[in-house]
Amino acid sequence: MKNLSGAHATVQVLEQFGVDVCFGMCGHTNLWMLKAIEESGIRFVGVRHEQMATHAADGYFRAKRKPALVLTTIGPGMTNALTGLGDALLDGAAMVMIAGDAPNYFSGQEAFQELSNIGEAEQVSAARPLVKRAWRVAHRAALIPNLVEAIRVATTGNPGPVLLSVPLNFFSEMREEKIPAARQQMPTDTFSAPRKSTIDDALRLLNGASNPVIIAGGGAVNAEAQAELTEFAHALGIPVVTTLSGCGAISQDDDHHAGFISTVGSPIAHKLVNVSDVTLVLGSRLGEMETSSWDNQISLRGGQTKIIQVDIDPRQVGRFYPVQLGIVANVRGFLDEANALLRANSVAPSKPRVSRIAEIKAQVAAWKKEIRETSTWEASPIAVERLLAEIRAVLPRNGIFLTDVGIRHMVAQQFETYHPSRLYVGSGWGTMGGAVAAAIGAKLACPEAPVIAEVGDGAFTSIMGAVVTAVEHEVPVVWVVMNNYGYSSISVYQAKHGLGKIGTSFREGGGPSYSPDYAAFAIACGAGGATVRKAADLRPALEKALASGRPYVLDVLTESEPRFRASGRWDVNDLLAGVKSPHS
Ligand SMILES: Cc1ncc(C[n+]2csc(CCOP(=O)(O)OP(=O)(O)O)c2C)c(N)n1
Ligand SMILES: [Mg+2]
Repeated sequence: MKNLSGAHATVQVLEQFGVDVCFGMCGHTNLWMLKAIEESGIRFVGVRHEQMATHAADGYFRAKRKPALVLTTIGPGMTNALTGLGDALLDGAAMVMIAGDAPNYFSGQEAFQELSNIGEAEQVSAARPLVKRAWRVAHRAALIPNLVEAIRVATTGNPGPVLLSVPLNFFSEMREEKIPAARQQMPTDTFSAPRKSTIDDALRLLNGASNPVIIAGGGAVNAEAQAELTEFAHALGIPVVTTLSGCGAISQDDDHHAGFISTVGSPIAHKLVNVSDVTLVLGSRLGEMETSSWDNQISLRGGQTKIIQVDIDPRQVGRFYPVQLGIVANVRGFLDEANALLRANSVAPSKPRVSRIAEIKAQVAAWKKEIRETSTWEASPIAVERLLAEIRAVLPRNGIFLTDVGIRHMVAQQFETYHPSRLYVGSGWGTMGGAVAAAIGAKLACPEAPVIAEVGDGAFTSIMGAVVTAVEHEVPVVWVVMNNYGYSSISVYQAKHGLGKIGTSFREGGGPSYSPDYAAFAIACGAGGATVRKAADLRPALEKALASGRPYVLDVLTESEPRFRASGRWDVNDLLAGVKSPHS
């Protein structure tokens, strides 16, 4: 038992659970937390807008699979941070956010920055839809028990963000505190493997199939099951396609990898999924983006293909498609058990399966060749294909690549990823700009890995303050800004459907195209910066930026209409065209 302030007790517990970095911003409510952090082994990374803190924590978790702490003050400090929680929630990234709140003895009395018009200390309600669980800590004695539960909720099951809203007087209040041992308060084993008979049923279905396919989603990534998935797919001779958040679940240079499915996707992946008679779904909610708006002609033939769905979250099983076998389990737990059985029986793929994989491999190789040809384009403004190819060429295998909305589907289609922890794509929530700050988290998580974030000019300008933070905290991230003078991912829909012109391009006084000088901005911040106009200058510029060991911004004049080779579809296109959706 030690006499500790709430802040010191909180920080000691977080350290016990392995938290070693905090992204956040000061305010009158969290000064005791800052003091406790300063006295701890936790590194504090101050940001200039709280949105960056949650994105950075998201990037940190995805690169290292360890939760970071996000610290904000009450009211606007907390609400600024909300957007990044959405990405963490929908893409499964654990983080613990602590927001200071009004003193509890003033509860409901509109203390400075308290939200109390519909209830006392209601800021927590603003965050509820964006977290796995939120706590309005009601008593100093509940602070540590609530915190420990918060960490458990964030890091188990499908990982996600949690919030503790803590009255500021609890941070300073001393109390005899017994800091519990972390390992005694966490599950020792979270594999939750299914019963042998269930695995037998799954293997029987897969063995009897003529055109089986595996869909690996974010759940396969979160289960850290790359080795297990690769072994399983090889043992049975089944191709693996991934969703956007499942990218890297199997290495993209493995010959069982057959592309990805989405509203864009890749043609081979869609064909495999569409003709499949048995589909093993590993950790995907099979939502709108993954299934071309649930289109039976392109994606899964619901009701026809037999689906084995494995998910750690019971809510997702059988949610959008009827399942033949619905299994609530950790993806790695399922694969571990299945692989053990396959090994014990020395299972190897049948001849037809081996030749099917060879055929798929040839198709994938032809598709990659097509992409490679476009990646040599010399045109100015520079083609996105070329840009992606140059980044892949300079980034070593352990390098981390990040992107958010905009070209994320092109990245999944055309940028080879060998391991999921080396790729960050905003998937479910899709915040424009998230990757700009997530890059800082990724670099702090893996200081040895070169980090490149390829972001749109719209994305970059929304979170430009990240450069300031990177300079202050010496985080050498390279941002490649695709400067196309506008929100081109949106303007392409606007143009396609004849929906006018306003709001999607950057112009000065409504006239000529406008862009800040991003390189000059970076230099003004103390970072490195350069402008790239010609494709041939890209590689040396990227190499120089990486070698500089400093935060660096490359302003790359990029074509305004990337050529999406879409083999999937999105219902919203019908809607914008005024066609009645089959789902409406
Ligand atoms: C915070 C946020 N606001 C708006 C959007 C809608 N949105 C999706 S893509 C996009 C345009 C992105 O522009 P930019 O970053 O310049 O990339 P580009 O599409 O030009 O390649 C917008 C505004 C979003 N996803 N997130
Ligand atoms: Mg743009």
